Amino acid sequence: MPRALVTGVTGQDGSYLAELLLAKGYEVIGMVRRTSHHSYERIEHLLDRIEIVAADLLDQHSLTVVLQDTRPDEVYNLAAQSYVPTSWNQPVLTGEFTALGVTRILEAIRLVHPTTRFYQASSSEMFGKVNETPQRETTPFYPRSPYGVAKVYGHWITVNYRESYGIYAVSGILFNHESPRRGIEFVTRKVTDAVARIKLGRAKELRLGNLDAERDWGFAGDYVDAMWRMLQQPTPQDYVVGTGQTHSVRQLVELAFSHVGLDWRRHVVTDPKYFRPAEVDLLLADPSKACRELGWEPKVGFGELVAMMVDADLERLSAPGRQVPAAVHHEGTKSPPNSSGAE
Ligand code: NDP
Ligand code: GDR
Repeated sequence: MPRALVTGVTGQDGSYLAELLLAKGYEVIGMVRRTSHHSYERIEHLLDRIEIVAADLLDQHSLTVVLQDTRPDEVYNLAAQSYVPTSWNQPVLTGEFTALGVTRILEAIRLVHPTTRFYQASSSEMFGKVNETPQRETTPFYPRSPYGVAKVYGHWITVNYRESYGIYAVSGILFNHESPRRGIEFVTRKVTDAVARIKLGRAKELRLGNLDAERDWGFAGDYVDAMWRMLQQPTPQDYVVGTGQTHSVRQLVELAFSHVGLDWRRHVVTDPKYFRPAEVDLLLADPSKACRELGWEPKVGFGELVAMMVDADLERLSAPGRQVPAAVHHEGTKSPPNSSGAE
């Protein structure tokens, strides 16, 4: 039975990846950091089938011990500070987690278990102020946030350990991918949660930032399959993964509101608070290398994804007796009255 170690197993991608690996017959070990309150909501249904180990991206010793104790065949490094706006508020911490955290895991692999195969969760945010469209593996990086800069470091240190030490290490440059398990502050989930609240009469308006930003949005469940495929190749290589289609935030909003028969113009308010110090205007993937060499293709289209997320939020918020926690605020600001509460 192959064994995989997944960092960030409590996150959106970690939960889908754990499901995929279990279905393929893997023994799955999920790495979590110690907190006073467990954040196992996304993996509750898997807890009897995966092993949980504690370690932190900030702590070299804990990572080395986990590698030594578990000796996995594959390591998926999904853990990171992954929210772009927070990276301006906490740039140093973002660098520690999202950049140096990668080196710490690679060092643990080099020292105690160099035959493992390593996947690094790189990001289309590395393309930032894009040099060409669509973006492919050879497109130069121009990150536009401390998060993007940290991911560029994580990408190159992965390439460097592959070239320096012969470790099977790959970087998956994944474009935005979403799901009903997406964190509430990311724009897709913020929109679908607000649409459901407004439809149910619990909120009146939704405050957003830049409606003109365009993203290549796919379904997280499809993307974890690409991660796995990257680690099954005869030689380690880096791949761009996306749908090859882009949509604006405005189109996202229009689609989500119309799915429940509402006119978005009556509810959406643009609020400068949500504009970023530097924006990534347009992302569009050229996933042809992944399609050709990995046999990968996205299965869920944009319309289907938005409908799936709105329906899931409606169901969640309509469940009888369900306690719905207030959204967590990450930008140090309070929600104005009547807003959906999410950022
Ligand atoms: P999430 O934010 O949902 O999950 C992040 C995970 O990292 C959580 O499990 C979190 O644990 C864990 N984590 C954070 N800090 C630490 C730490 N110091 N030590 C150990 N674990 C830590 O992210 P996603 O699932 O959406 O993304 C997965 C990865 O892919 C991330 O690296 C992200 O940057 C990258 N990525 C994501 C894309 C997307 O569109 N989703 C696109 C491209 C790249 P906890 O539950 O305790 O907070
Ligand atoms: P992104 O995702 O920054 O692309 O990073 P996010 O959903 O946060 O933003 C996408 C675009 O929407 C615009 N936007 C808003 N965004 C948020 N969060 N809230 C708003 O109110 C709002 N209004 C407009 C943003 O300006 C932006 O242009 C995600 C993360 O998962 C990263 O970890 C990952 O690496 C990249 O995707 C690929």
